[in-house]
Amino acid sequence: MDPKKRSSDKASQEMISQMAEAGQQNAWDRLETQLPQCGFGKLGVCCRICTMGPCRIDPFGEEPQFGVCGADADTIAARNLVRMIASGAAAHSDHGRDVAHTFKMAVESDNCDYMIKDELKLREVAARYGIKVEGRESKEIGTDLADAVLSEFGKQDGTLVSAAAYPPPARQKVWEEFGVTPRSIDREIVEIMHRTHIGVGSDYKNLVKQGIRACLADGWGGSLIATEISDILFGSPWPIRFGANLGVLDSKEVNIIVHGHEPTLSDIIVAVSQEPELVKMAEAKGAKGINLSGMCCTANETLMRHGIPVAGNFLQQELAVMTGVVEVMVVDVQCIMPALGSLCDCFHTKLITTSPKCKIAGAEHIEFHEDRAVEIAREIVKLAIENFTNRKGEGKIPKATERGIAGFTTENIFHHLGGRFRGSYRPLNDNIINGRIRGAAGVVGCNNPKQVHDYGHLAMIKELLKNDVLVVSTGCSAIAAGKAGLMRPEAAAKYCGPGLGEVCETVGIPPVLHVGSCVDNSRILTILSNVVAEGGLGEDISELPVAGAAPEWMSEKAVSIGMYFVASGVYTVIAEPLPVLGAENLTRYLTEGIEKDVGGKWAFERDPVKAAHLMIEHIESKRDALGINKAAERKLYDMEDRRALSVE
Ligand code: NFS
Repeated sequence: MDPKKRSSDKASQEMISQMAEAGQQNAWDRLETQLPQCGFGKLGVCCRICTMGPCRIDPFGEEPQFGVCGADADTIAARNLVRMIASGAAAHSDHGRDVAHTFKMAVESDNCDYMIKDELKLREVAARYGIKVEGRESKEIGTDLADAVLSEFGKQDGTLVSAAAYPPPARQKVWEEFGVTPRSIDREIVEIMHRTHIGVGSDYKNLVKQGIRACLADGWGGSLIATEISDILFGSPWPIRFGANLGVLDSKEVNIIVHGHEPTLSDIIVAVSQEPELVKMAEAKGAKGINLSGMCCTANETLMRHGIPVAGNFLQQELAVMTGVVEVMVVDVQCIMPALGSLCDCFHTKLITTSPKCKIAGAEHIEFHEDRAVEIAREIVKLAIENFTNRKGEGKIPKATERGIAGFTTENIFHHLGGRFRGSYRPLNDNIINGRIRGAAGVVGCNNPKQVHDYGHLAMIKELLKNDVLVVSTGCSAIAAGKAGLMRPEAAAKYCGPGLGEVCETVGIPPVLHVGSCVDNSRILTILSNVVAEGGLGEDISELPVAGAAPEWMSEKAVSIGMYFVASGVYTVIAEPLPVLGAENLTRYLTEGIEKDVGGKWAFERDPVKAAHLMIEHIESKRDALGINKAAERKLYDMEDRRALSVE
C-alpha cells in the first residue's frame, strides 16, 4: 500500500500510513475489498425498481435486450440517473428548508438564539421575492420572506420565484420553450419518483427532462434558498484568512470537529466555544483552550463566515479521528461515513449525531432543537471538555497546514474586482473581453477514493490557471485548493498565466476564489447571471466563456449540481462517468444532443489535465463565437480618421 497512490496530500499520506500500521480500515481499503465492482451497476443497466426484477441488460449483447417489463437500457439508465438527481436535489433542498424554518423561528420570536445578521441582504432578497421593503421593520420583512421561501417548496401553482428573478431573460426563455421551468421544489422531486415507477414513462429523453426540471429547482431554488437565508441569518461572508489541513488540530487543546452541512448548529457552536466560562472549564481540565475546526461542507460554512480552520475534506474524516486528539466529532447530515461509528470506538473520540434524519451506529445522539440551540451547543462543548482527560497521549497530528483567503460571494466579488470605488462586474467582463482572463471555471465537488485524493482538483485547477482561466471553487474541491496554497494571493504569481496573474496581483485576489459550500454552488449561478447582465459577453449563460467540473465527484448531490449547470448552459466535465455508459442513446444525448435543448452538455474525462483542456477548448470556442478572440490592437486616430469624424 503506497499512500501516495491514495492521496496527493502530505498530511493525509501520513495518516493513511498510520492507519495501515495500526490495522485500521479506511475508505481506500474498503474500496479494494469491493473490487471488481459490479459492471452492470457502473454502466447503469441494472434495474431493481420492481420485484419482477432485478433485471439487467448485457451491454455487449448482440440482440436488443429488455427487462421483464420491456424497459431497454436507455430507459433503465435514465430512470436510475434521474433518481440520483431526485436524491441529490432533495438533500440540498431539505437543507434549505431547515435553514428557512430556523429563519422563520428567528423572525417570529422575541427570544431566540438566532437573529438577522445581514439586513441589507434581507432587503435585497425580499425585494426579489416581490415583498415590500420600504419603511418596514426587518422582522416584518423577514416574516414575509420566511413564508415566501417556505412556500417555494410545496406550492401548487405558478413557477419558482427565484427561477424568474435571477437568471438572464434569455435563459428563462430556453427553459420555457423546452418546458423545464421549475414549478416548486418538492413537486419536481416527487414527480421524478412518480415518473420512474414501474409502468410510467419509458422515453429516456422525457425522463431526463424531468431530471432537468428537478435539478433547476435545486440550483435556482433549494440551494439558492439555503445560501441566501444562511447569509441573512448567519451573516454574509467577507474575505477572511484561514488555516487548512489536519495540522490545524492542536494536541494541547480540546479539539471539536464540526462535520456535515447545515450551519444551524455549527454556527452556534462557534459562538459557544469562545465563551470564557467554557474556556476556563477546559483549562481546569489541563487543556490550553478549545480548538474548533470543520470538516467537509460544514467546514466551508464556518470558514466563510468565521474563519474557523478547516481540518479536511471528505476523505479526511477518518484520518482526523486517527490522530487520536479529537474529543468530539459532531455531525448533522450528509457526507458522513457510517464507518466513523466503529472507528471512534477505537479511540476516546465521541461521535455525536444531532439530526433525527441521521443516526449512526456507535454514535451518541444529542438531538438538536433550534429553539434550544445555545443550551444544546453548550452541552456538546462540555462533553468534549470532559472527554479531554480520556485522551491517551499526545496523539499524532501531521504538521502540514496551509493558509489562504476565503469568503467570496456574488456580492463581494463586485468590490474586489472593481476595487473600492468601482463596485461592478465591469472589470471582470472587460478583462475577459480583452483576453487577459480567457474565461472562468467552476471546479467543485467531492473526493472519491477511485481518484488519488485531491490530485484531480489540483492538477485541473493548476492547468486552468496556467492558461489564464480564473477558478471559482466550492465544497471539497475548495478545501483541496486551500490546503495546497492556491488560495493565497501569492499563488497568482506562481501558478497563473501572465494575463490572469496580472489581474489577480493588481486586484489582490487569489487566483482560486472560495465561494463556499456545495449549496453555495448557487453563488456561481448568480455570479454567471451578473456577468451576463453586465453586458458585452452575450445574452445568455450558454454564451459565456465558462465551464464547470467535478474532478473527484461521487455523490448524488454532485449529479444534481452537474445537471443544473448543464441545464443553465454550462459545459460540465466530470471524471468518473455518469452511470449511463451501458445506454448508448442516453449517453449520446447527455454528451451531445442535450446541448440543443438547454445550451450545456456533459463530458467525462478521468485525466484532470486532459479535462482542463476540454474546458479550455470550450472556453476558446465561446470566445470565438462572441467575436472577442481577435487580437484587439489599440489604434490611435490618424489624420484621416480625424477628418472622417463629422463634427456638426
Ligand atoms: Ni458536495 Fe460531495 Fe460532501 Fe460537500 Fe464534499 S463530498 S457533493 S463537497 S462535503 S457536499
